[in-house]
Amino acid sequence: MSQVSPQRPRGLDQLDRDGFCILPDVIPRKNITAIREEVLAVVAAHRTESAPQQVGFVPGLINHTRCFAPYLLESQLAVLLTASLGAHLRISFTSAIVNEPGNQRGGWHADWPFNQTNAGHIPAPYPDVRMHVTTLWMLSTFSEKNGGTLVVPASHRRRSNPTAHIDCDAQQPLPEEIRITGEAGSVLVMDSRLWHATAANQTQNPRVALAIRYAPWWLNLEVLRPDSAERHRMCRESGRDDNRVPSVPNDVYTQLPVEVQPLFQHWRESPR
Ligand SMILES: O=C(O)CCC(=O)C(=O)O
Repeated sequence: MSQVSPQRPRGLDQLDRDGFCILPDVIPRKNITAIREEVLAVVAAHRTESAPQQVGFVPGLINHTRCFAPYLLESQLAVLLTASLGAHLRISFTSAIVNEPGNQRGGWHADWPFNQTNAGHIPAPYPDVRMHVTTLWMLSTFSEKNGGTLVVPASHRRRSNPTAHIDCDAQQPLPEEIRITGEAGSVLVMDSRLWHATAANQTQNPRVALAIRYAPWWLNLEVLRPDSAERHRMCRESGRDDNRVPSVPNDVYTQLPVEVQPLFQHWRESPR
């Protein structure tokens, strides 16, 4: 077994260099099937109309199920996230993403707040600072055929991405792209600036994933809150829309494991 230095969390070197890394066994194998089935049931009941065809998408997943909550601060993940974003972590998004058989390849993009089409975005050219981390949780094994995410290694160091008007066709394959594969229970950790794209699922089975995003305490998330005054103003003034992340009702909050509650405290419905 390879030695991991206590000073350098597992995956941090690769996250710095390539903009992503994969942490294995974040969800214990014995629990994966039950969590996948629960997430599929939530997606069947609550999927949004606005997602691309053959993609089952549910934002604010934590309001529908807490089945994944015990792992949100799994030890290797917590150490890596804290080294990346500092103390007092927050969760910004909890979404289910099911790429169903026959879904289309998606466009190259970087995630919020680097996606230049959102009302809330950090304008390109943006600085070389890690400000947000996207994690994709593999509830199915990600394979070459079933839609393992496409990424462009080291693209997090570029100062823009294909959601801006740059010299790159977001719909076309890129020579340097690679596909992420991994066992169910693994988590792909990406700097949110990394260029990535949905891949087509060419199998007969759904590829089931969670997109959980983590933010530092100092990143303003208010544009994501559906009814915030700041969101209304930013959308109106920019003429753009943004992702909607529903607030967490108090009864949902109290059902969370105590150690996980601080990750959602900023998003509680009731006054803090
Ligand atoms: O589902 C995937 O593989 C990619 C999802 C994605 O691009 C995103 O959540 O921003």
